[in-house]
Amino acid sequence: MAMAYTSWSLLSTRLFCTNKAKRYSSSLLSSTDLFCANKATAAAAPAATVLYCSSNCFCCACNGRRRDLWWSWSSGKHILRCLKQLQRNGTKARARASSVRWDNPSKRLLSTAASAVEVGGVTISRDEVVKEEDPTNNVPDTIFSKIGMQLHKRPDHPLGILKNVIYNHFDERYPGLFHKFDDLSPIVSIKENFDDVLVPSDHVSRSYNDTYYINSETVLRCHTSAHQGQMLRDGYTHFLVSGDVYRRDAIDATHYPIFHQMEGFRVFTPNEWEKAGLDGTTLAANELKETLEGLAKRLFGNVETRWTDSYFPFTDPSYELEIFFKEKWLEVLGCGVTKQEILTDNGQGGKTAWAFGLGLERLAMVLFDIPDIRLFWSSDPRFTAQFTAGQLGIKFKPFSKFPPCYKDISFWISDAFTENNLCEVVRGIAGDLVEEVSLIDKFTNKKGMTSHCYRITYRSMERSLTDDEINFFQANVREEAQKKLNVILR
Ligand code: FA5
Ligand code: MG
Repeated sequence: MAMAYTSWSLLSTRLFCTNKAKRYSSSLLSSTDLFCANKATAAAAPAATVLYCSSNCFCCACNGRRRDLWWSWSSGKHILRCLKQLQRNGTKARARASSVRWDNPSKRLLSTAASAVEVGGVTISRDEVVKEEDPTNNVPDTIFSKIGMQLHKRPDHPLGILKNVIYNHFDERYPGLFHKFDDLSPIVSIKENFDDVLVPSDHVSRSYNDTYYINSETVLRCHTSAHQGQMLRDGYTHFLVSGDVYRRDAIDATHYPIFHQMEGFRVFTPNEWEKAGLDGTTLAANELKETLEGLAKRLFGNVETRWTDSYFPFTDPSYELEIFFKEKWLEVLGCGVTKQEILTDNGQGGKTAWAFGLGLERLAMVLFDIPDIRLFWSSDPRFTAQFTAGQLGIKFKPFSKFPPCYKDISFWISDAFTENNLCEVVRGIAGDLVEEVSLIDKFTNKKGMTSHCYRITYRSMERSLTDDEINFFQANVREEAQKKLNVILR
């Protein structure tokens, strides 16, 4: 029988059994939650920080010496005993108490959180990416668990289908010209992610509030533009780079902290612009719009699109393309004529170039009629089985719409409060079961204290949530918000 493994980090203050609705605290462990659910609630558990379960789990704390445990109240007690034993033995909580196993993955296809993932033949371990004790690190387990999933490399996943159609477009338009890369590591230096593409030192995207830092020098790339410099230095002048990118961001149906981009880059030589009777910048700008309009036509046929002027530190002029989707204009890509300095700094002086970065999810949502960005991560066969390699025209049929549940939280903020931090707290607790976090009320009292009220929408794509689960999430959100965000609950 197929086995699925998930890693579990034993850094827990709480042991929570929803089946008994009981909660145990233990101060011997630090940080994240250990969520001991019964089978019915296993899928609700936030990825990575938790324990997934079904029958036949084995205990990670004692390294599986006691197999065949049912995840039930007794196994919860068993875990606590093991943890105490671990501590007595001096094996501090950091001892990553590895794997939980479940034997019937076909019943519940959960996203697995491995203790190591592989990208482009390179193994990345959890310890290299998640460092709870390091103040220069802000990568949570929920993020680590998705590195290496490489949805864009699955030929029958909407993102993979779309990527291949775009590849075909370039192959037909420019036979043999564009080099394609889709497994470059998402771990890059701040030089690659920011400096190489001229992001100013005080730009907001560099902040810990916006970007996932592994340490002060290394980040999870926040755009595929992070590879421009190295590609140019390696001598590539026509390339497409696809990959997962990471951003601390708001939560709603079109934003997700990990999404996929494709970068396109084309260099022009003086020969080319002389032949065209144009200056280098005009040739690059014209050719860019032609290429992307051709691509948009191929992908969307008659869907309404519009160009808007934009700003990027690495291009001038810069544009964004928007598509009319579900009664709103949706931004799908950014592009422009590459700044001269980037070419000069990276061995391509005296030339011009265009570049674009498109959001694969945003395009795929329109093309396949996918209403919520979280669905891309679903391994529910009711989602995955609807798509076929090479077929772009298929419209997603929602399998059912489960009811949302709204919960409000109000608090007095501190100066350091940011919405992204709140979103991360909520996601760390409810995972993909949180659909939206939105500010619904805000005021400042006479003493100058500012209050925010956020509405959190919980909804599963796959099933109805129980009141117990929602209450559990919300109680934890309140507690963690207070603890981690320094806010005063109202
Ligand atoms: C960039 O990331 C630039 N690097 C793009 C670029 C490349 C411009 C080369 C010029 C030259 P931006 O932050 O706007 O730009 O993101 C590009 C696209 O990614 C957006 O148009 C959108 O389609 C998608 N995107 C951005 N944030 C998210 C998100 N949180 N979730 C899903 N898709 C997103
Ligand atoms: Mg943008």
